[in-house]
Amino acid sequence: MAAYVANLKTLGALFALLSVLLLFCDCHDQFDHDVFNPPGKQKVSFGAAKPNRYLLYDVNIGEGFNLRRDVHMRLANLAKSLNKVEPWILVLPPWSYLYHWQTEDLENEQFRIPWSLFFDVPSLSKHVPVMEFVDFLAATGSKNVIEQIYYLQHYKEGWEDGRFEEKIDARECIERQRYEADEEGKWRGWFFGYHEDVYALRFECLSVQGHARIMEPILLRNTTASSVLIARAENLLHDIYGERDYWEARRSMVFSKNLRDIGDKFRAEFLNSTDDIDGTHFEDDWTKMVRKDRSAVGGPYIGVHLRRKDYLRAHKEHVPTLKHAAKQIKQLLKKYKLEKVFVASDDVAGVDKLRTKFLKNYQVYNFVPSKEVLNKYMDGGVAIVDQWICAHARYFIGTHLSTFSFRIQEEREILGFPTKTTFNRLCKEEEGKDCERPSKWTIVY
Ligand code: GFB
Repeated sequence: MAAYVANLKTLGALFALLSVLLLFCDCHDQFDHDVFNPPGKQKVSFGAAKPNRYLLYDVNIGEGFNLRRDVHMRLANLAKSLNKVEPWILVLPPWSYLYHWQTEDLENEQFRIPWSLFFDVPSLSKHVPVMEFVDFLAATGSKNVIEQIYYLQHYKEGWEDGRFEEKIDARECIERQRYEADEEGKWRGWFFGYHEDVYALRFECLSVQGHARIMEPILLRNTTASSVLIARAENLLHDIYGERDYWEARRSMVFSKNLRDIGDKFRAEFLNSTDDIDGTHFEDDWTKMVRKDRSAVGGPYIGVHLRRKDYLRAHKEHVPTLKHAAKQIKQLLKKYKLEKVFVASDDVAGVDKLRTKFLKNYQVYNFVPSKEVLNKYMDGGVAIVDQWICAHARYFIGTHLSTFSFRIQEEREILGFPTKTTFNRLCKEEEGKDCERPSKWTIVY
């Protein structure tokens, strides 16, 4: 009881003090008016909040992982621009049955893979609002409906007079698409491996020649659909390639922490490479990562991306023999006084041949995932670990025209390497002095 009375006394004293303070200040005046419409100021009137709209996209079935990453950047910047007018969320298309991902006997099929397995989704959403496809399905109820599909195609007549002109028109479909109306008029077809459950309400073909932003008036004015899927989105070009928006979209594509950790562990264990020594510290928040001084040194190894398989046919004029690739690698090892080379390749037998035959006086490493890692992260995850390790090398040399190599070069730009250690490519012997160096697409902040 005594304690209770003492507390009451303290409370009373506090109350009295507060009253005195209020007497000497005009605090109450501050809350006398409507804070949204302060006196003397023009009245502000707010409209109803606009509901979210969803932008979905898909890419031609045969395209590989790293071209798809490039298409993401184009669509992310379209979504960014749409968000200046009204709220749009970019829906991340699950990775399903990519042509190059052919490892068999995995615990799971390589389909319906969410972006979060490969990328850090909160980092992506620092550039533009994004959402996984399953979350989109959940957000729109159990209806599993996409309201509108725009299927992009070329113009039947090609470029008039061979001139590139920006244009977009609703046209008859000229190629077989992956969507068909069923007897109820529901459009069925390919929805990232969710075709049994999902359908679309409307479908239209658009012939297009132009940059991603050409879709803006169509999305903002020609349709009121709350969800729009742009199929064959690779037909849209970057609004401005290599400028600030491009790089912001690219920087937001941070690999998932788990995969970065696997790559870092390999670097430390086999390549004497750690961020502290190599000057490649990675910020958790990519917006704070600005490496204009290009002071990254990289680990004591040469990183090589040796693309072979279909490139032996598709780009046979640029892909060297293993023997000639080894000759170039040896020159670099000597020049940089290094003993170790890390080889990322889609041809494991080729790497073994380098190790046992053409580079046997050097230490040749490649990343061989444990069964557990392979089952969990599959071919896409292994490709990312390979890219991550190449990105941290003292010197990188890639394969001409490969988007896999391009993405490594960009990663090195983000990490702050001097350009001469990054924009290099293997030459075919026959190219001789005509072996063109890769374009230097340097980072813009
Ligand atoms: O990423 P990507 O499309 O680049 O390469 P390109 C295709 C796939 O090959 C990757 C595997 O997703 C990987 O699964 N791959 C290639 C590799 N190099 C490596 C490597 O060093 N390590 C690992 N682990 N995997 C384009 C394709 O490929 O080439 C087009 O996108 C077409 O569809 C064209 O086939 C000819 O730009 O090299």
